[in-house]
Amino acid sequence: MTFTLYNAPQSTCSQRVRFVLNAKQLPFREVKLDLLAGDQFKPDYLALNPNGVVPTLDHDGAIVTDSSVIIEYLDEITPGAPSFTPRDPVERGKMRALMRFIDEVPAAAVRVPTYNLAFLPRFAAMSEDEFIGFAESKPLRKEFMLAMGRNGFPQKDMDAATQRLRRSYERMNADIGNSGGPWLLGRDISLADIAVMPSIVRMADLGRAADWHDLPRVQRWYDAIRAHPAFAPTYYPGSLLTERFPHLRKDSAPQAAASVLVS
Ligand SMILES: N[C@@H](CCC(=O)N[C@@H](CS)C(=O)NCC(=O)O)C(=O)O
Repeated sequence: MTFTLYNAPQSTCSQRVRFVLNAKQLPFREVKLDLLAGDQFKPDYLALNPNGVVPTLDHDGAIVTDSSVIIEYLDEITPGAPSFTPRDPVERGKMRALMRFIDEVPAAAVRVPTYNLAFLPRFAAMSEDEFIGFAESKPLRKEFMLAMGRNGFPQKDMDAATQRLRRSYERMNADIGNSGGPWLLGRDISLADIAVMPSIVRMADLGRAADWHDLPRVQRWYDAIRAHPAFAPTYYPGSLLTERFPHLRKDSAPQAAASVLVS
């Protein structure tokens, strides 16, 4: 089996897929797109992924898009250990429902602070026409970009995103408690944990890890996922926003847990 992953180092959606490929020790060729330069809108790439977003997986010539779909696909074609999908159909249903929640709430909310804090200086430097042209070229996120504008989302949108993220941390804390932890569905890490991981890492990277400090189960979950052997190769140097955008740098960047770095 040969895998080519079209992705971007700092893209949260890409990080989900890299984690599964690394955890399953599936060798893959990585094609890195520069999303701020617009590589995702080049005709050759749009032919693979008409949404003009990363990631896209090429598996022996078969093209699979959308990170949630890709990680389920990878788990289906390599069902041997480690498997990230519960055998029990009821548990599997819970996992899929959680993944839908994650895509709709934290994964969507995290884009607002990401764009406002990291990408805005790049857009603010464009002329209005240039910006509109860039926004219009986005098949999936045109309205999102136009709503943001060159001045960024207003504070009320930032607050709403923060609240949606807070509800996600609380939901995680409750789910870990109900399942017995340490993972969202209990003893075994599942695709739901992998799906939410990049949003949590992103917020920590933006200096907001204190937002879940009063939720001890989430804190332990965050420590556990950083200690997973697939974490360090997934977050290779250059994968954090603070590494690409030094103006964001604070002291709280989420390196892999020390045990991983040492091993
Ligand atoms: N639902 C899609 C969303 C993909 C997505 O939004 N990708 C972002 C990076 S995480 C992207 O490519 N953004 C580039 C752009 O919006 O132009 C998935 O999970 O694969």
